[in-house]
Amino acid sequence: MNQDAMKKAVAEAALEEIRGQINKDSVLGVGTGSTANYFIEALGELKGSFRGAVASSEETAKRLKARDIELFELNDVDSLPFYIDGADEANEHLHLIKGGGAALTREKIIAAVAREFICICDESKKVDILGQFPLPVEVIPMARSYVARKLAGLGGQPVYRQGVVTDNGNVILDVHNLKITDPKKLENDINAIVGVVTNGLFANRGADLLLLGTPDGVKTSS
Ligand code: ABF
Repeated sequence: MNQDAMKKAVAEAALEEIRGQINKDSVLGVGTGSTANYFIEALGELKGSFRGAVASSEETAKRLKARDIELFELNDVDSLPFYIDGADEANEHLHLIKGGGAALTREKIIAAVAREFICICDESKKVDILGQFPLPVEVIPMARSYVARKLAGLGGQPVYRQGVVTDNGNVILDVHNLKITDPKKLENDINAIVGVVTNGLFANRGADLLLLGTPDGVKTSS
């Protein structure tokens, strides 16, 4: 089973996971990236069984709109029963690295609101220790050099993601060579750096359920 087939399988598994738990008033949080895109494709099957969606990026908003799924601003909904999204890395505690798609800030906000965050990944994302994937950090543009110096002080090697401006008008530093043995502490330490908007560690609020695509089928952990 190739990587795309595994992504499709976990997206369909996520649909089955929520199918019996949503109703016509449900608004879903929907993530960003190629795995989330498979979920958006599958979501068309449930049209009419839920009210609509809050998108974690302009790209996802476009894809949802193209499938006639009603879009809601997060400020206009009181709750989200589910948030379904991919990740770049996931450890056994369901701590994640996200942000490869530069959507980390809105993703983290929606994850904070959602009752249940279902993470959908192919097996290549499962790691023992987070940090092989460079950790994305969203930064206010004027603070980029200052934040880069502070991140180097934490032992990382920050690289400016050239040519990328986030949906929120900020820039991204990708921090290489971090061995993240205490994800919650590092998430808090990076958040404390003035000029940082969001970092891609989802540890204080990790996933509630991980659906992992493997050649032997979808593995579930929570
Ligand atoms: C998104 O999913 C990002 O946080 C993360 O980078 C991406 C993973 O993309 P893909 O599913 O294409 O591997 O939520």
